[in-house]
Amino acid sequence: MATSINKQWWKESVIYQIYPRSFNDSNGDGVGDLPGIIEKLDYLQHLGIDVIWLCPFYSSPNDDNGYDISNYYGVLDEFGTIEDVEKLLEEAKKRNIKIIIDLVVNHSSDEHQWFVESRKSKDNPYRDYYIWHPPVDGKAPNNWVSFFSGSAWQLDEATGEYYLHLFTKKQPDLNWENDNLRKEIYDMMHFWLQKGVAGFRMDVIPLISKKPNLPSFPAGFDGNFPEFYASGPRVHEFLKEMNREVLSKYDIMTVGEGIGVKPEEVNAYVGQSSNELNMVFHFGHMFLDRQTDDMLEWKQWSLVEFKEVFEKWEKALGNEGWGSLFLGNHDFPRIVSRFGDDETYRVESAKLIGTLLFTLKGTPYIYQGDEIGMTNVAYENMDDYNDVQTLNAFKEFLANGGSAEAFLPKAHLSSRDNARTPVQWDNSSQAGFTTGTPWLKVNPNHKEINVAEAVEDENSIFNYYRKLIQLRKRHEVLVYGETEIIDKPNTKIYAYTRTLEDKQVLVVLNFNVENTEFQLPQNLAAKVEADKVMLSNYPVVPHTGKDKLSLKPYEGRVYLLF
Ligand code: TEU
Ligand code: CA
Repeated sequence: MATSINKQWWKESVIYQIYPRSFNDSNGDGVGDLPGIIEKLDYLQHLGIDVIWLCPFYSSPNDDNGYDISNYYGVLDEFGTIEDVEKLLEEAKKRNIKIIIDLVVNHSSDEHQWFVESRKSKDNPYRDYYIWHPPVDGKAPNNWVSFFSGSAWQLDEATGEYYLHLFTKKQPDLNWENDNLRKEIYDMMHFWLQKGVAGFRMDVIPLISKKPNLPSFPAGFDGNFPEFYASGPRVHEFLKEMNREVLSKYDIMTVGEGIGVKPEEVNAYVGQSSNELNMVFHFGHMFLDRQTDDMLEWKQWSLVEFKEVFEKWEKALGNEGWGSLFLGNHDFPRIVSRFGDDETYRVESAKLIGTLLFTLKGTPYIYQGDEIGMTNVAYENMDDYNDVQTLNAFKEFLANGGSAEAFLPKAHLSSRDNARTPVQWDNSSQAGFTTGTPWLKVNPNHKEINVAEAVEDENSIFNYYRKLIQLRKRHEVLVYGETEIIDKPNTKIYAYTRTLEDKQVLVVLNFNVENTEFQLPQNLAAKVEADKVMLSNYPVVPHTGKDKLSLKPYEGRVYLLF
């Protein structure tokens, strides 16, 4: 029986995330820019990606590197001009690459004209564009905390009231209850869509609707504040309205940053009949190694839990929704340092992780530099860090009696700057990123890890990513096939099949630094032969025909079982 699959271009696409500040600097000022991206489009085409997700490039005082927007229609001077955006779209189109842009509308910058007006007086026409509250007993209205340390409320002198900021105090939250505000946002979205962007990645979109009367965290609160803030009562009404007014009028894709979204509610956001978004990023796997109440505090993660997260989300999405696959972005440590081994088995483990990214069900997102296995950085001095989350956490740490020495290991493991070091293009002094002084220091390992070398080396991570992308394009089963985990309790091996009608693929991934044996179930053992290996990160060893596979450290294999 042929199952009817709902095919969409964005389900078949591979997406590449660019953080412009760190991507490529074309004019030597040390800051990546739009012309710098244009220079590298051939490289991205060679990699084989279909869509670029461009992080914010709008006017911004850069308190949170562009996630604090002061003009949604303007381009940050350091990045270029609106003509550069148009040229980028045009040049990308020539190479069959679409571009989606970041929509950051849970908050704006405090330097946005709306906020400049809003804070002036209680009766200003823009007052209600933000969330203001008089003091309660001379203090903040509730006990909410900011994602970036401290209270989520800031007292504003001019009117003696507090405004809400779930992120930094220079990122006041917009008030989506206000009809005019929503209308202005939709107009702005039309502006960019008419320029030819192919959709949006929506920053912290589940947070736009706040809980009525802004209740404090309950007694005995578990500290999971993202979940507490997410999915307020009007969020679906707002997204349906946005879809009706804007999104439905174009052939585009949307992916919401699904912070705080639970699997059981995901299809309210992305189910076909919900008419809201196409995908959300889910974060279950991204917090397995974090303490719930401290984003920078690391804890040991387990492969079994990791598998369970992906299984749970795929099940929850079913045929009604569609998933997104990402293992890292500009907010998290480098994937090879986090889920692999960034020393002895860097190349093998980066390929292993790549195999996971391209063979699970969902649309894969590559974060810049992961295709060459860039690693975390370990600056020796806190002065070298830039990220506001890291710096605020550091301030708080000092205030509580901590020291820089004690904080540095946390930063090394968890700082967002790990992912924000400049892309390593070659082995020259600033990694080919800039001819000047980079805004954030390049990782010293660019001598060995860089694009120039990776492109030339046929065994590089980069060329392995190319093969994975091509494989995914050739075999529909890798896009639309259902996933079934094999031996879920196995703490070392992540193995699964993907099945679509009469086509089946087997993926076996050894997330372990030792040689490891894997017992195949009877039904699969019969079908597995060496010549059915489609791809592996080690030279293929002839299979003995027994029902056990012997895998080397971080070895991953993809078998075609038809
Ligand atoms: O991130 C929201 C978010 O979930 C992060 O704060 C995340 O929890 C944290 O970085 C984990 O360490 C988005 C953007 O991706 C991020 O860059 C912005 O700083 C943030 O929103 C505010 O716009
Ligand atoms: Ca520049």
